[in-house]
Amino acid sequence: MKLAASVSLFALALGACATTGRNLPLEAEADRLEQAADAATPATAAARTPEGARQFIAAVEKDLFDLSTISSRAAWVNATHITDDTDALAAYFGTIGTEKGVAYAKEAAEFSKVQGLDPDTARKLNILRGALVLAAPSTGGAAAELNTISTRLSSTYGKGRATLDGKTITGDVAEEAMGELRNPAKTAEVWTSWHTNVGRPMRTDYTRMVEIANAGAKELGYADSGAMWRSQYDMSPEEFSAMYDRLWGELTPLYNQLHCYTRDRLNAKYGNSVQPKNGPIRADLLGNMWAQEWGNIYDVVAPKGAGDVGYDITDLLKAKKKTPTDMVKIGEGFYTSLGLAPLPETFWQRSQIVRPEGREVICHASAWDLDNKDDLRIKMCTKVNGDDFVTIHHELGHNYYQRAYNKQPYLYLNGANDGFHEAIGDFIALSVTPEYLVQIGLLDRAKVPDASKDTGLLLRQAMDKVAFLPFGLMVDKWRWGVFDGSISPQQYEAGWNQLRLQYQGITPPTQRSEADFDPGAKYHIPASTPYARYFLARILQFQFYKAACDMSGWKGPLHRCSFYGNKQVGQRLNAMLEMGASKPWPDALEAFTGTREMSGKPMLEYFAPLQRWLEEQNKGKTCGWQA
Ligand code: X8Z
Ligand code: ZN
Repeated sequence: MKLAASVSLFALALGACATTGRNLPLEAEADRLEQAADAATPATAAARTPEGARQFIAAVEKDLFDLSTISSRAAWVNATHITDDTDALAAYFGTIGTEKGVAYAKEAAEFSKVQGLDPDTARKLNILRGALVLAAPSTGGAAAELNTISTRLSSTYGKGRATLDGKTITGDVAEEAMGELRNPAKTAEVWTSWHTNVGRPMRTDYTRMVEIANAGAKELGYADSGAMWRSQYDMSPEEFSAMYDRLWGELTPLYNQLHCYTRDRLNAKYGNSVQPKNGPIRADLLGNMWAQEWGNIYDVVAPKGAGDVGYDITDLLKAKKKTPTDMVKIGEGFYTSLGLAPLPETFWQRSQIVRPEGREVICHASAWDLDNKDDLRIKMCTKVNGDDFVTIHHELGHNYYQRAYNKQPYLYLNGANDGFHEAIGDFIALSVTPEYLVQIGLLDRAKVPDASKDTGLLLRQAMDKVAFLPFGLMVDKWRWGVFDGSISPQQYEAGWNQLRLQYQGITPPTQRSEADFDPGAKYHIPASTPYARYFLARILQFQFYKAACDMSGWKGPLHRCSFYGNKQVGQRLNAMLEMGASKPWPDALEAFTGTREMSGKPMLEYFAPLQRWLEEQNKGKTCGWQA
């Protein structure tokens, strides 16, 4: 099964980071679907014994495998060509998925109580019980209502528009503009129009969606939907929360130094009236619509001398006239250099690499495996720039993972945990060093920055990697709060801004109120894609990277290591990927890195020289902000 942000389907089915389009089927059609789902559910037939549980799992795996391939096709067509018809098609299968998912999860909960289960069956029952991203209660029509609402949320996002100089622009263009604009009036316009236009209309739907999904999660025996999401990490939801906070605690001092330095540089560039010396940073000045990665404003923060790293990936790609497809070929080339097989011909025929003309699509990047085997695809609206160069490696990481585990049984067709799935491609992209760029002919050897530029290289990387951490953390802190009721619907906006302030130390450029719904302006909220995975991935990718560099005998500074072309790394990587979700994630982590713990240490080691440098720069400044 493939990952999904699908509302109706499972965390296991459909494209990684993909959404299914859903539109409410007519009422009669929905009734018919519910009956069909009931009839197809092999559930209650099996006896409540260990053998009965095995039979149940076998029947479910077959049923869901068959459903997932056709559902994925409907979802793909919908995501790459949004119309009422494709919404209805995707909804048709989405509804069946919800119905089956709830029925199977309930059965799984019952079978979990059977004594003497074999470990695989017990593991699969737990996966099945928590596999829905959003559950629906058994109340008549609830699944259909959930699907209607989530369709509307996703479509609203997909069709979202912003303005620049008063002219309407699509979301992908708005994202690009946020990276390039250096005029605070203009960034405020793009930021505010996007957040207001996209988020506001979602508030009522989102509130209702939370109610339904929570009722569904409770029926499955979880405290709420957030607890259900946190149940898929081979530990209790409470233990997961504790690990999450522990990891953030390890990296907070590094983030605080970066925040302090960046605020100072922004203040120097824009002055007190735009960016005060103290307090939070204005969110639209950081080169990204969500202030989640700041690498695009490296030019603003680069120190004189050491900061001039001598090249910029966007410029290199443009200078060599690379097309989006060329960029994907370069990405594939990294994976094949490790000894992994090339992507299938169908990948090139069927992927959406650039935004198609004349139709609505979901531009947010995703990776798909349509047949649970090798019908791999990416869906992007690629721009020729450094951000999308990294995103391509990210998406291909999903595809290579999907293909590596394709021999696993259905319920194990997934990452060791969802953070692993998100980490693979990013880990590969950490190898995009100056030396690697020379090897693939993008950079002239004469332009390779020497060791005196290491601070610049690390700062450029930190602006993306370190800056992301508190954002990666807070998105699901907000959602967990929404699900457990500690953030009420009347506080959705305030709760979001409060967490943005507390963790990221940022503030919106314009006045927000409870008429707004800024969380909705971030893809993963309307698409209901859990987000803790990205926080975990940000940390895991450095663990993988350090392990790969150790394997290849690298002795220099960590950030200069590229394992391009290293077949041994490829083999070890593939061994971990092939495991899919068949074993608890610490087993998979151990297979590649030799450790069973998620840890911020490798990331801290990578950035240690930069952290010392930042502390030096920040001496005498008042760092931090009041939350
Ligand atoms: O959503 C994504 C990928 C698809 S899984 C493009 N990412 C997160 C985001 O864009 O918010 C990758 C980094 C974080
Ligand atoms: Zn991803």
